[in-house]
Amino acid sequence: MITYFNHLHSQHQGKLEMFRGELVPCFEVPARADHVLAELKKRSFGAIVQPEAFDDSALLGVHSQRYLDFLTHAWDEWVALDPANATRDALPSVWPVRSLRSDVLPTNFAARMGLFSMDAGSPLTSGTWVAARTGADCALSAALAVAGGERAAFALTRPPGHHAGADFFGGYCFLNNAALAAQQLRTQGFERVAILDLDYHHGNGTQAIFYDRADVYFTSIHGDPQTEYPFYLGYADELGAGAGIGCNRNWPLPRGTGFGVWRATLQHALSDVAEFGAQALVVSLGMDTFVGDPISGFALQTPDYLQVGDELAKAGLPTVFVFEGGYAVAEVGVNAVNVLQGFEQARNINKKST
Ligand code: OKP
Ligand code: ZN
Repeated sequence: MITYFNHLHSQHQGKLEMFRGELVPCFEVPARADHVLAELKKRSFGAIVQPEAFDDSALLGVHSQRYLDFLTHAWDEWVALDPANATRDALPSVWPVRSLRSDVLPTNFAARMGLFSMDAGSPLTSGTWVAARTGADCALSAALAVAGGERAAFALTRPPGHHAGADFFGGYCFLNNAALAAQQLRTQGFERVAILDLDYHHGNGTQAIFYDRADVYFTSIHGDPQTEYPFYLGYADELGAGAGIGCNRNWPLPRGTGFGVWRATLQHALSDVAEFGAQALVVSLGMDTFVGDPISGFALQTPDYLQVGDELAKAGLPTVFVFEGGYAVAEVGVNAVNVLQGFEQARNINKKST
């Protein structure tokens, strides 16, 4: 399987995130992607290449112009407020919740940080834009490769993407890589595309982007939002809107869920993907379902991920894998590559038997 690696990912290196009333070191660190890269190389998993550079217009199928304009200049604006800001990251602290206006774009920088974000856990740094932008290129390149006939491709990038909406960042995410991949598959001629989000956290951004569309099916298995981030989306009664009714399906599971129940849920989700008639699949590959994850609550173990790959291969669809979360840094490489290896092995067995 070909991997598009974001060689600029470490440009995004947040220092601190707000957690329970104090600033704590970021969980979403560059070493995460480096461990996955090292494991791919160790197993000689296939070509590892830099992404093609796509024009900003490729982002507009998913994100709003005013959000992209904001992200492009945010760091410079932050430093312009005070040169000393160059030594610290930007975090939002005020948001336009119900009854406040989000149609007006304030000139005040802090006000726009809040307008374009959903939490105070996602620091914006000097290199956030270049890292996120190159990550988008990875997702778009992987989708293009699959559209060009590759059975599967892997976008290995950080920061992650699935919490980012059309016009907001949050949950460590800035550009929605999985949504960009899905939209690119649509543009390249796949009529019906499914997104399967396996990250521990509900992919609220991805769901919202496609919620009223009938051409992109979104389904997600995640920690119950009653207790788990992002709290305000990801419930089982969210089935889509308008033309998209029936094209959204959530599978919230309680903390402590182990591989037996998780795998049975995956099989349900994949049978719905088949019923939808998907012609291509995007997998939001979050590895924070791992038992050792420091901020998550499922109990999957390292060998289980080979089985996950096997299940995904059985769907028989051209597949784009997009790296999302996974914060057990020492194990994230082995776990992620286990999924990809399980996928490849199942595929080779199928080839032999036909
Ligand atoms: C991003 B992705 C931990 C609080 C949780 C947000 C979690 C974002 C997860 N201190 N903060 O879905 O893996
Ligand atoms: Zn997550």
